[in-house]
Amino acid sequence: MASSMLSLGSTALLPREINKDKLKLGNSGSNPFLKAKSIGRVTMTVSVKPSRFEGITMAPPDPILGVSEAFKADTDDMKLNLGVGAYRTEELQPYVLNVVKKAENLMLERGDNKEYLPIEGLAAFNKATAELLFGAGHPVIKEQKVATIQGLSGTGSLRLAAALIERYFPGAKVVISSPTWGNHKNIFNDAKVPWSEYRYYDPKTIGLDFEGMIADIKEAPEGSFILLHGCAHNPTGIDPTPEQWVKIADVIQEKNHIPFFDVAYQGFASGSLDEDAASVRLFAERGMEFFVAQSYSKNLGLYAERIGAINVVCSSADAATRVKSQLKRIARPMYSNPPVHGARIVANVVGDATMFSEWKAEMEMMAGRIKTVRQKLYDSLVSKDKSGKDWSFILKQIGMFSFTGLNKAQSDNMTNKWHVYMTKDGRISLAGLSLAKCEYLADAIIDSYHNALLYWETPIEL
Ligand code: PLA
Repeated sequence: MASSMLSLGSTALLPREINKDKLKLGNSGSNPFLKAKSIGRVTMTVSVKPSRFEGITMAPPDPILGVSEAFKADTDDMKLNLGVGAYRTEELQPYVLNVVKKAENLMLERGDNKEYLPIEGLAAFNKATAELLFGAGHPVIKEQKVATIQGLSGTGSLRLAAALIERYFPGAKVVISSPTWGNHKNIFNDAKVPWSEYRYYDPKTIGLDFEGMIADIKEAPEGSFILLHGCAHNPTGIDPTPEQWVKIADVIQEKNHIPFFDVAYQGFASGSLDEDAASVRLFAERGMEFFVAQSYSKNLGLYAERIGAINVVCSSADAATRVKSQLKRIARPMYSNPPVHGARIVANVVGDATMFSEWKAEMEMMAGRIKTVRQKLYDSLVSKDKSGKDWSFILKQIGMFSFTGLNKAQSDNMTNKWHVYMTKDGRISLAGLSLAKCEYLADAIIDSYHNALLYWETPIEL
């Protein structure tokens, strides 16, 4: 039933302007919810039926993407958006990689069509993405043990894997780091996959609680999925050392767990695609079965193109074929098939030696700029803060984020007093910081750290 209707007599002409005050209540027939207003031959019928959506309450803003909305509404000149992890230039402008523009021009020149992709995505992309992850010529690829399908960036790829877990491993738990990227819990909740947490962050050292992590992974029921950030842990920026990764692999193997990597920052953390894939490759070398979700949002700056993949490494080619068929079966009723644009960009860039090296150079440039502002922020904090606080944790962190250790009250102070927008768990995105703003940010952090009310003991989780 339409919620409002305007009915006109067939011969009626619309008056130039309907003066609402002069509308008279007419006969609405037997429907008690409708009130008809009539002026001559023009009758307006207005529904006053309560909405069927009355029971739907207002959802809270997203703890990460909602920060950008609040930032936009702020009119202060000094405002700074360090919320979402999106790369900005030194002028704090979004950046489209030159190599992406090149690949797009090539697509236009070729006159690529817009036909549907197969459910599993673009074949050239799937090949390229698995090779970037494991290294071309890796035995898992040669022996066709990897089921790869294109996903809707990192998030959509995680969601596909979550659906596969829910369907084929009923009751199995996903064990995630505490803290983790805010959306992980939403993804598993929506997929109806139970999850629990392992210790990861030690607020005292603002470092890794490695013993806690190992103990909790050991403790998890055998055959659990252990969610690991391949590199540049979000939000902490704290990664295990290569030696610690070996121990993590040991305990996961011992307990027959299934590793589940989220690789959202390959090449963006260290500047090297291979270095950032070392953790994943260590597990592949051991012949383990595991999941890897990939994203090209950050390393190729393709945020809105929604391009990524889910890879399932299996112990046989036959298992990989079956797993892939089921991933496709999950994808088909969700979104049918993935978008082609970003997939073509990745395939073109990786498939062309010149463009591939140009990409690596631009990735290094982006990772390098983030490292430079990280250093400058640290230098500014050390020179301005006379309290003797040790800020060196900032330099130990890797990737686009710094986990400042600021609690909710202090983070609120950053935003309310200093117009610095950040997530309430104390995370700042250094990719949204310029050298020119480091001193201002250091002032904001020092003021918030020393002067804001300490009503939270530890940083909150999103
Ligand atoms: N996994 C991790 C660990 C991430 O940090 C992000 C993005 C994703 C997956 C998903 O990214 P994608 O779907 O765009 O590929 N995290 C961002 C953005 C950068 C976000 O929250 O969506 C962040 O600010 O944390």
